[in-house]
Amino acid sequence: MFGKVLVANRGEIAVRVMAACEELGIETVAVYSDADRNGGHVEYADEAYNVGPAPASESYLDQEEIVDVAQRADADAIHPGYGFLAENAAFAARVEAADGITWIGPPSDAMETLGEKTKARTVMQEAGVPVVPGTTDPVADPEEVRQLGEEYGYPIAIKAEGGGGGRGMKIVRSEAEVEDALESAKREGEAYFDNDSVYVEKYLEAPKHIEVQVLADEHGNVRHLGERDCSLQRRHQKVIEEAPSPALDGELREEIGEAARRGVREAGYTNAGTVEFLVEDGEFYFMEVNTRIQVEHTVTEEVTGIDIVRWQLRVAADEELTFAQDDVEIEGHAVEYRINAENPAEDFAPTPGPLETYEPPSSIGVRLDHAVAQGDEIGGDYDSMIAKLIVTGEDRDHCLDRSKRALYHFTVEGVHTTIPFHLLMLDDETFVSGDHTTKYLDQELDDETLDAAVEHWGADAVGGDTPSASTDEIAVEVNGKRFDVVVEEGLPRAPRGGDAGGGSSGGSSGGGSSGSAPADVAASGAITAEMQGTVLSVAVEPGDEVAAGDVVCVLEAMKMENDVVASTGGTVASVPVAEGDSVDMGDTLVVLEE
Ligand code: MV4
Repeated sequence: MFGKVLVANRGEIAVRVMAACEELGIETVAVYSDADRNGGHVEYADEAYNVGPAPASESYLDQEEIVDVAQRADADAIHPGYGFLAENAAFAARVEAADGITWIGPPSDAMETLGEKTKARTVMQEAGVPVVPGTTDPVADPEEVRQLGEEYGYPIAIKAEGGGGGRGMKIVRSEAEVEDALESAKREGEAYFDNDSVYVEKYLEAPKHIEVQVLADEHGNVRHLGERDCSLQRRHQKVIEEAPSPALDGELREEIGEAARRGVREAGYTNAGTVEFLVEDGEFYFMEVNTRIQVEHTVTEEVTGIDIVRWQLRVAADEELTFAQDDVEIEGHAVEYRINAENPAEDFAPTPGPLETYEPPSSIGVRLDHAVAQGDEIGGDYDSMIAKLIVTGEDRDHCLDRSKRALYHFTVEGVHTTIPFHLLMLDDETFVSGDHTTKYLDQELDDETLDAAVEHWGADAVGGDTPSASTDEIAVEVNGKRFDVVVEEGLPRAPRGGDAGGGSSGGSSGGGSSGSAPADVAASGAITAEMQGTVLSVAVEPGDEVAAGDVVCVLEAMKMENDVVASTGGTVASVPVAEGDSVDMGDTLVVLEE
């Protein structure tokens, strides 16, 4: 096993990888940019190196610097996490070529093959994996595309060879759109991936996004760990992922898992990876292979009990997988909620800022992968995900009930988060039924509903029952029972400042009184009842001189005797109530004059 691993990433995934290293007795090296000097991953690592300024292109993507740091630190392997350099075949090749350093990932040539979409389709077809009807060669000519449109029927998709994540994909709904779509797919391919080569597929209107986790060692063993359902996406961004998929039955699960195994075996793939499929009308079609650990790997770990990152390290160190395919069992249900510092009511715009309050949930069925703490500054240099909340339950229903509890007790202040969105989904019929497709959010989610969710659950309302010092909410005990009381603006308030008398306290005067009714003295000099009750006794009569703090009468309310005290001194002008009277809140009990 390795002695020291450099983790070429930041945030929660860097910490996740380091946690696996720690359990294996491996020392860890962090790299960080100027923006991440106080990053959670820097703190977690045994040693850390600054690799450059905040822009990722000058730090986390600086291939030469990262390999150089690995050598200076005497690390014997590099784990790339996800994003940044994780799927960069050239970087993988550079690490493979570096003296004494192992790449913790698939072989760079398998990454290269699978990164090119028509090559990936060819490999899969050779392995007998169903692919979406389409070409396995690039197309260049509009006439050729029109012919394919005829053949498959519209709509069709023109996709960039180097594409992924929806970039460089153009949907063509009629012959007339072919020319423009072809041009723009090529342009995007060139801009994003330095590759203007494109190909054509039949476009499926409302598929489910199902992906299969695979693990392969360097001794010919390939296992699948079941599927994840990532159909709940917004503009190609995953927001909630789960395992197993509510849309697959046992038979389809087995078929798709075995297809994924055949495919990666054919590609000469090792380490962890994900085979993405579209599923529509009970049929599945290969889409692409993600040659990295993914954000949502956690839900698979939860339902299989298999530590995928630990296996990435073991497999890279030449160890053999110790479990057979039949040993992999899916138990229970897990859902991952991406907690992003974004405002759902503002089109999910990132909201950088200080994490003033950060109180994540705990207890049974709750896993949290994160690298932030209360008091941190959430910057705007990298992606907006601050935590992953992973909830498990016996089955999907149980998991969703538990999720509500966990999300409700997740208190974040200082930045907006996606928590209100998640709570909205947990009340959403389509999501709860599991019928949602990749189209669902982009088609059905409307601004008013999101506004209302943020209003209802957002900012300091999240977690709901913890009044902070800054709100006008106070806790009171009445007869030993605790009440959270909202002190509303515009209603009469207890006098503030030096006057200790008045409504709010006025000590108990013995005689069996168990409470003190706050009375309110209005400008007119009226002492009024602060609650509905019965007058037990009246202590004053017109003409009496009273001082601030004197008891003027006793009210029985909420089964307690409450002293009503004067908050200022004066002469009693009138007493409109008598012993035995019922009074409502606000009724005048005693009128004083100066
Ligand atoms: C498709 C498709 C339907 N038909 N290809 C979008 C991202 C990239 N990974 C592939 N994508 C799609 N390719 C064909 N032939 C629908 C999508 C798609 C999608 C896929 C997965 C998850 C969310 C999606 C949202 C919109 C479109």
